[in-house]
Amino acid sequence: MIPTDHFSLIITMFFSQNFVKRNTLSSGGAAWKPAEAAIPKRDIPSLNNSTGSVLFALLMSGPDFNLMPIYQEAQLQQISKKFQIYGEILHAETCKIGHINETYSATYDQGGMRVRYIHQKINPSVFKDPATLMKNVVRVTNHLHRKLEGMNVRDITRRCLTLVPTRDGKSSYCNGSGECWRTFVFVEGVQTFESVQSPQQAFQAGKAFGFFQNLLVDLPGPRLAETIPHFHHTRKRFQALQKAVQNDHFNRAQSAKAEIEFALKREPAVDIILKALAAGRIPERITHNDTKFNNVMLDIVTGEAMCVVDLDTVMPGCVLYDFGDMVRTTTSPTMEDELDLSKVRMQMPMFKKLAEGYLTTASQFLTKAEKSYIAFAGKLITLTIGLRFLTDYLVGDTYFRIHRPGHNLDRCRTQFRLVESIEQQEEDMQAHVDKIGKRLS
Ligand code: GN1
Ligand code: MG
Repeated sequence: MIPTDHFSLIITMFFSQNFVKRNTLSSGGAAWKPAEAAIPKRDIPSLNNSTGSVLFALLMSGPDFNLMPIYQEAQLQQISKKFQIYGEILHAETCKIGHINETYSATYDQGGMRVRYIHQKINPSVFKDPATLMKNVVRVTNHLHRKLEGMNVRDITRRCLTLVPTRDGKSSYCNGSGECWRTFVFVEGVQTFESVQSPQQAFQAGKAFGFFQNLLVDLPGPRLAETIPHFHHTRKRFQALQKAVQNDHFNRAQSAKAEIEFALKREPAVDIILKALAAGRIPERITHNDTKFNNVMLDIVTGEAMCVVDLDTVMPGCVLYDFGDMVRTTTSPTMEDELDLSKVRMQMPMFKKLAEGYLTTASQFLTKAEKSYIAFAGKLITLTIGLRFLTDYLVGDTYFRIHRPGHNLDRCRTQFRLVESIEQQEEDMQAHVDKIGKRLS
């Protein structure tokens, strides 16, 4: 086995020459780049030249790491042939967005024009039933398209993800060994950010997710499938942590003593929304369930939120969890894994704009009860995601892809610091939501 450091170095050198400049996730910077940045000015080499044999997508290796499988460009070229794309693939690159699936953007020559598509491999250990997941995605994207058409929106393929079918008309391509791939039209002229840059961006994120939920209120047909059962079940997440602490298979509990204590002390919070849901005080709705700020694409020129992405967890859920994850990812100036905890905080100006944006599009369908838990939801989801990072750290980093040892513990610490910051401001946050609610009603 190649030593991790050595191997990363080779990969870093390769990436720095070929890919990284176009995909770097610098602190808070844009993660999704416009077309001009992705298409080199020089002639594009064929995939069969020497570059083609170089490892194509590898984020980290070594015994302690949750591996991202190695793909060669030639393999991706084979995958791309399965889809209804009328052109030749010129080159492709890794999109370092998300901790779960593998995502590549690929540039094609289509009728003399450079056109990009997204190829994505669904993570089979997280999404156990890709066929059912894809049925959800097809229903959701078709519905969104229809609704936008009904509103006479023109640039629909920039405002909603568009699946490219396989050559035999399916929504994804699965090979015999359990790998499933799907392809989307690449949305051009947009960018995503790992951390929020301004209150206006927070407003746009809130508005986009509220609009998304609003459009799905009347999705016809049977209840959507639960692609990950009990995804935001805070009690079950809490129990998973307790079990991980008890087992401590990797002898890591000692190194996370303070975090474990922090989490266990907050047990009373975990049942509050679950109980309200069970009692019917809060309704089930179709929700996104992964409303991270980097899942909203913003127009490069206007800053307007264009497209909500990452639809794998769109399923029956609770709007409060969606709002909570927006609070988690749009109110702190830092990235999710910030090491300098003194920088991590819930910034009220961001929250105000986030809530305002969200309520502009969601206020019509939200009930009074839902609105009353909005600030609490921010705390609860931040705590829950922190619990999940901590649990994954304790069980050996099997779920979230990590890029350095202790990464999941770092992520957990950031979440817990944010929880503290929310706790200090929760009342003011809710008071502000109530004020906007009154204004809009
Ligand atoms: C995962 O892969 P990504 O980054 O979109 C996770 C979310 C977490 C998030 C934390 C299916 O989302 O639930 O909130 O990481 N997605 C899944 O960054 O577990
Ligand atoms: Mg996701």
